[in-house]
Amino acid sequence: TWSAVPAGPPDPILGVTEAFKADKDSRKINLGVGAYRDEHGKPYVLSSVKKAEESLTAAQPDKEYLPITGLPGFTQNAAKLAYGAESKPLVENSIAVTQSISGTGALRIGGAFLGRFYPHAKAIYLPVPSWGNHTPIFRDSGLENAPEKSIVLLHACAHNPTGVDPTQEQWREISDILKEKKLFPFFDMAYQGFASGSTSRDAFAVRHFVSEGHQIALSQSFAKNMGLYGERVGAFSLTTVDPEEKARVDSQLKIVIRPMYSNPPVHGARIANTILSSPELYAQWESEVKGMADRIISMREKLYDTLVGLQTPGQWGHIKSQIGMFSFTGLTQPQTKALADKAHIYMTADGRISMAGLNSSNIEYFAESVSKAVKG
Ligand code: PLP
Ligand code: TYF
Repeated sequence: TWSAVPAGPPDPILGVTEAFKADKDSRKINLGVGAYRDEHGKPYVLSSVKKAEESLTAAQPDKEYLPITGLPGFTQNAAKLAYGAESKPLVENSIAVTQSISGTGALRIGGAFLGRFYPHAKAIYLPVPSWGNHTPIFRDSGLENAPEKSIVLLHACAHNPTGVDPTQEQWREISDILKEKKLFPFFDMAYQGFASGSTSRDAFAVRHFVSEGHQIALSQSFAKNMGLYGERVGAFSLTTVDPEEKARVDSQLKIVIRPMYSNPPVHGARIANTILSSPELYAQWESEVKGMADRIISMREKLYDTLVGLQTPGQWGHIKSQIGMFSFTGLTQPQTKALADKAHIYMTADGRISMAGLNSSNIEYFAESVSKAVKG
């Protein structure tokens, strides 16, 4: 039956982990996938998440299905986190929001909804370069890559893969230009809090566009900022003009979602909602997000200093000026290949490294290996 099915290529990001796992050298480093690691190189479960889980265990909630659009308290709190408590559409109850299977699922719901209902164009502009999964997500949503009047996908903060974000001044200009050209902004916010350590500063672009009167689409992920990767917690929202329009949009979001997966998983949304609705856990969570962001920033400084100290040819200032989970190093494909083959260091072929994979035990070995690879 499947004799005609051709083998597909490995995922360019997740494939890096496979190569890493197969390597038996004790010095090996995985800088491929964007998942936070602590200073010991271990996955990190936030204390605020552990406490939320403890209180959930004590409360012994049932395992009933959620509504199609998810846990209502969670989606309201997710919208508040992104748009800000004072946001006009939030206060006016005109944000249509649904829970999603993390950020990927939010993008996919958004793609499907816009593919069906955005009246002006079946086209979306993606940044170049962008997150590798954006192209297949929107292709599978029936949106094409085509000119004018289109939807424009914007990384809200901590651009993946480059770590280069517009300044606030540049965001203001981008907002003006989109307005002038009547383009529709679709924000992908997968790293709120991870860029600057402040969830509100990282929401600047989203909040500015909304305050300027743009209607927006927004994908949110709680994978990185709450460390809820495998729990698949996210939200998709659309601002609308009033509660009546919101109700119509809500009804169609349900019709988009029901045949895809019926309703989202409950546990992770309960964790996120417990944190977002408790002032103490919220404060602890914000300080933990800042802790992760600060550790990454300190690794950037250490990496820069070590590369410069080793008199590595080239300019390395971008390692410090880039923000978020990644650094776009500028290493070439032959150099990244040499690093894997000779130094057991794994990154994506475009030279992107997940800064979170570096720590005080491996950063010197990493910098020395990069320096050697650059010197040839
Ligand atoms: N968008 C961007 C730009 C990302 O970098 C990621 C994850 O790395 C995602 C969306 C979605 O991730 P998830 O589906 O795990 O929330
Ligand atoms: O490192 C990145 O850019 C992401 C990470 O289900 C990722 O691709 C991995 C798995 C997943 C979603 C995102």
